[in-house]
Amino acid sequence: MLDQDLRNQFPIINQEVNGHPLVYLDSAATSQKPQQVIDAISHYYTYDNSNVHRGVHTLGNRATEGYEGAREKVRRFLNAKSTEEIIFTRGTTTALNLVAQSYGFANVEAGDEIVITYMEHHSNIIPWQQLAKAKGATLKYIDLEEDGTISLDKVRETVTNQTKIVSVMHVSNVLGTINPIQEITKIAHENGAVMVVDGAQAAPHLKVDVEALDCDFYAFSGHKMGAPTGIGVLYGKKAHLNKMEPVEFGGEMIDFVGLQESTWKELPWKFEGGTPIIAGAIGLGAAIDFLEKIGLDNVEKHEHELAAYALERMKEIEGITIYGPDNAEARAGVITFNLEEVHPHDLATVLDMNGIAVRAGHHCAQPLMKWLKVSATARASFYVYNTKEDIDRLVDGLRIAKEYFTDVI
Ligand code: 7TS
Repeated sequence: MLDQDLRNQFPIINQEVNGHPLVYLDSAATSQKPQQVIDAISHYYTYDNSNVHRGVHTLGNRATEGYEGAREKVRRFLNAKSTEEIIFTRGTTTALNLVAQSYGFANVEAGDEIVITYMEHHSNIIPWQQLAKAKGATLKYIDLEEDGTISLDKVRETVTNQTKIVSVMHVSNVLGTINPIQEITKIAHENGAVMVVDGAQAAPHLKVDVEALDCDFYAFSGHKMGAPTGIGVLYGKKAHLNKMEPVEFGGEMIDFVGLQESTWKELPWKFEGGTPIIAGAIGLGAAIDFLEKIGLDNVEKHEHELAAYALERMKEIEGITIYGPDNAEARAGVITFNLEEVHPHDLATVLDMNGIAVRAGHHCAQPLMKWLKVSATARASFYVYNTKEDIDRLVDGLRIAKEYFTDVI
């Protein structure tokens, strides 16, 4: 277990909500930020704020060093070969749309297939739906096993030599399942398709190695891993990125502009039109420093321990349904559940009255809700600052909610 000292580095956690000490269990939506990240952003705006890549004055050079230094931190974090392969975006959604609009529009034709799974987040569904519609391609779904895991046999059944793109989430934001990306990538490549990975729920929680995964693209958001909102990353293999056209045009991304024709900067800047997200990238760099100091292995271990404890304790409550695999090793720190007839929004409201923050709804995964045959669920998600005591508080809160609604019903 990670210790209290670490928890104390997140200033927001030490507050009361509705008269109770806050228990924040909504990190899959967005994580809280450590002081180190808040300080890095504050330092940037206090001392270094300037625009980047203009190379004339000292503040401009400092801002450029901060921004490009963050890119190098991301490269190391993902074990990418080169910073040319690291594109800063607004988040996972923007990164996936970039792949669909640039790589997808250039490489997918009528009759081709794009393959995703039933568990995807809307951000990894709609860009492909739009691409499939525009091109007359087919969007196919890999079915899930009963416990919400992906079997490689089903992947082999679905991916064919007509498939051009396979796009799968690394970790589910609903079921918490850790998907076998390396193996799925191999199947995609055997069929001549590229592999896109939605890493929004993986990068914050486990060691990602894009070289070992061998995926073609990997997308994630900073705000789920201690960094501010508005910054994310698209990793892409240089061979693909070199051939791809930008999707945003304007300042910063150009080399030469003529009256009718223009040329683009080299990688990665040709994909970063406009003044970039400088403070965000610096904050992301600080968040990476923070996570690497703890060690991603320790983060993952901590979440497995919390998930195991939560699965065990939550099962004590009669009438609870927990979705996803029973084995905590197969999942990151996400537990999605329903409590008898209580609507998840009502449940989340009673928990909030007791200082406990969970999410309720469809979690931007409506096809998965349909697959689970529910319209909504409640979800508790953990991060480095959570403790077993937080889970005890959740279980107490669920008991209070159950009693409350039993009386009402
Ligand atoms: N992919 C997955 C797997 C996600 O969990 C999310 C956000 C996204 C993509 C989109 O990330 P964004 O930063 O571009 O918005 N997931 C959630 C969630 O589970 N609750 O709120 C946001």
